[in-house]
Amino acid sequence: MTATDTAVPAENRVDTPLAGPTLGGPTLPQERRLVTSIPGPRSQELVDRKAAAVAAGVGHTAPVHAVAAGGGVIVDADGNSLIDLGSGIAVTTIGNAHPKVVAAVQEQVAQFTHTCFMIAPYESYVAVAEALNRITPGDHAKKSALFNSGAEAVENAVKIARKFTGKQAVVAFDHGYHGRTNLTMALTAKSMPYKSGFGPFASEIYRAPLSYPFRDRLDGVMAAKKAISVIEKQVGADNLAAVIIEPIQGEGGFIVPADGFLPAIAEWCRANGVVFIADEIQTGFARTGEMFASEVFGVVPDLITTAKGIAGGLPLAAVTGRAEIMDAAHAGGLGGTYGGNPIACAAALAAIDVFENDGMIERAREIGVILTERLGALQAADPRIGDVRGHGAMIAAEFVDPATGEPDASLTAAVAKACIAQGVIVLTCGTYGNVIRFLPPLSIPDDLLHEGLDVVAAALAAA
Ligand code: PLZ
Repeated sequence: MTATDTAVPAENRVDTPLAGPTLGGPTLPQERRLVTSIPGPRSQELVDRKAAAVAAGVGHTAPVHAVAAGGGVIVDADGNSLIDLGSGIAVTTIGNAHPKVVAAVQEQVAQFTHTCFMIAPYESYVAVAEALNRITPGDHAKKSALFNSGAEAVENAVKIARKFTGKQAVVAFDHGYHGRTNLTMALTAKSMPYKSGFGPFASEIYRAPLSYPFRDRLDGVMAAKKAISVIEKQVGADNLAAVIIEPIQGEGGFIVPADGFLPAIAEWCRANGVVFIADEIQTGFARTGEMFASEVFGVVPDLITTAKGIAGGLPLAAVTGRAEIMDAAHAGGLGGTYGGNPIACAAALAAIDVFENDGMIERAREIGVILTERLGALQAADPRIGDVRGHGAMIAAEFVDPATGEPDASLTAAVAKACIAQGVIVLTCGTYGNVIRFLPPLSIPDDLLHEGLDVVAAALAAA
């Protein structure tokens, strides 16, 4: 089957007022093409409608409205083709509208759209659980449960850990991000914009210092000692159900902990009857050049939360982990109407096939080499880039005031804004808002990635 065979059928295509590509997925020309300024008139109209109809709290990064996406581009309502260096926040890792996902979804949606897995179960949910049990780190007996969003997976991991241990406290880390629901807001570190004014937050959540080598200058063992001391003195293992950590922090600034930090925390958890939860919602599924980032650091989590890349863009999330922990919740204690929806499961089975069999891990490593070399060269020539870090296709640059080393959020925002105006979608992140992160779809061609980085370099030079 060729890519064209699975392209969006004519009757489903989105018509744009301008001539231009209307096919989604991999049939889109892989080019940066600006036919209007950004935003163009159609996008501006839609941005205005959005402002009138959608709650103000729901923001957007790029002032364009998408009509198609695939490979390494997003096409907007005016026919502009923008280079995508964000994958919808690490979701379309295998590429937008990947032909295998499109085919699987089309087949499933015509069979049945929903029965509720808790009412009349179906095979694809079980098959996704089997696949996750197989591909997540560790060869111990595992089980999985499926949910709709990353935050919901995190909530359930905490429920399961509490039930298993009979304890209540949960430790999360400085700069951590785990979601926007009430419990996950409590776990998330940053107040603005995620938490401010939305309290009171869930109780029994404590925060430990993270290893942040660029800023704390500590080796992993020292940073772990500091964190463990806080956990022991301020919480106590007797009260602690779980420690939750992103192996590489996403929203917090793509912070890579120093070597030895994660293994020391995981080891302390094991020795103290505390469930070690790796939140791999952003780092999972080949993104870091390993199937899961825990493998980068040689840790085997007790529980792992996944979402984002798992289903090629359809909403699906999971908790996977040691069978005895996963089975601690009583029958009927876990679930939800839509969790493990059959269309999302069909998409996930197709996506996992692509991750395992179509060279995605190797591709993430190749992209990592390009990103690291290009950003490293920029850093060598420009002291405003204080740090370049990450793994695989998850790389970031941290911007600072060269005189003081202080975070430079306004420079970061200016560079990101200029990139978007030039047709390159980049995302910022970081507790101090001074990090630009690169999360391209692994389907992006090399020349397009280079062109995107050229635009970033020009934007930085002009800023
Ligand atoms: N855990 C590690 O990265 C989602 C959030 C974007 P949901 N990150 C993107 C935003 O501003 O809302 C995320 C994550 C990690 C949990 C989550 C939450 O996943 O699917 O957004 O609920």
